[in-house]
Amino acid sequence: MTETLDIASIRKDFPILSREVNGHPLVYFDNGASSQKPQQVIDTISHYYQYENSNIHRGIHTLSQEATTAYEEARKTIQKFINAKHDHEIIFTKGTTDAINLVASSFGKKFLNEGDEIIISTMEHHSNIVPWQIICEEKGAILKVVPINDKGEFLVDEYEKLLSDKTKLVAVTHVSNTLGTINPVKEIIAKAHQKEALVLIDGAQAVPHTKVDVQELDADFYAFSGHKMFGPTGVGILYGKEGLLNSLPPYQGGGDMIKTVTFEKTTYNDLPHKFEAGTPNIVGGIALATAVDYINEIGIDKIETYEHELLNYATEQIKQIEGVRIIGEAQKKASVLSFVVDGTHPTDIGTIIDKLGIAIRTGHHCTEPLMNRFNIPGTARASFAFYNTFEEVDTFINALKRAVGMLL
Ligand code: C6P
Repeated sequence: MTETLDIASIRKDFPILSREVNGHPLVYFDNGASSQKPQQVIDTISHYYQYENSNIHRGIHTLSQEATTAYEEARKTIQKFINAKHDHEIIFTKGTTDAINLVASSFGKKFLNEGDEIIISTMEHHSNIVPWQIICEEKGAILKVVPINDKGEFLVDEYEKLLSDKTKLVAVTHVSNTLGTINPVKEIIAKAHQKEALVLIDGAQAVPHTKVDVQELDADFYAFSGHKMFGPTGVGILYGKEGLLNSLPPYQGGGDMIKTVTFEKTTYNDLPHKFEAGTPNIVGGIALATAVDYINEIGIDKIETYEHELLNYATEQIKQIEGVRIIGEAQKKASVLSFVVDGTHPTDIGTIIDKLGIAIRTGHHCTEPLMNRFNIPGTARASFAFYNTFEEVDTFINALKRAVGMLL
């Protein structure tokens, strides 16, 4: 075990980690749902409201200009973080869900015709299923689904069979929120491009845990959420290649996304503003950049290595408990450990260990079709972040043993 990070000092940056829950020190293993925020992010939010608050892109007064500069600087920070070519390829959204809906609606309206095909995979979050179902229904297009194997791995061979000249877009998750599977997205993208299909990657569970380089991946669109990467809720990112974003119609109409408006004709603003109608989550964007700075300071490579060790340790430990069955045993996994205990319900496990201060998620994790694939109603899911410790894993395993003992 190589402790690559000074976890004790990192944990001091996250005030919530020192609280107690139900009389026990909090063990927060629900990072897949939402991560905790370092003091630096909390301070950015409070500083903004205390000293800079005003609307952006609208005022000539000093506060508005300062807020505009901070927001646009944040965009650049995020651009560098995922290595986008241009800052105007970074569209601020409400989150991953909003970003995917933007592409489904805007791309679908202009480019999707009857009989065209969209490909997704069995392990998609509802956010990367339902928007495509909506637009396919509207346009008479067909949704195809790539199967997975029993370990929870994307079947590239089956994917190749589904790709055809009718494929217009492939939408696949980078990392599965339920299984932890890391998908071979670079290969998936290259194969789609051979058929001249576009690719959207749902990066909600990837960006907080692994280095993402959108140019290296050659992704056409890449979506992620601020709140899962130590930033605020209500803000997220859609990355899109400049030429593609320029070719898409606006998603929503309103202030900021226009150049000129008359009752006869409206012309639209340039990127990125064309896709950012109305007053955005200004402080959210600025604080998301603080979260990115925080990740950069620690180092995403170190984060990945450490979390991998944590996941391996937790996996070995949980396998010692009789009756526990891991759901998702892909060769390449990020820090998600989903499991069921036959003869018990995940909710009961989650409820019992919550009494011991441990936060995990239970249920279908917004991946109902995936649950159907495994023929289970749901799982219990521990999802780790770099501020979690090996001692916390021990606490969780002991609590789990107790819960299983009570339930079986
Ligand atoms: N998954 C989980 O507990 P939003 O809600 O827009 O920030 O993210 C949606 C989303 C999209 N794709 C993936 C792969 C996700 O994991 C999520 C959010 C959370 O797993 C909440 S359901």
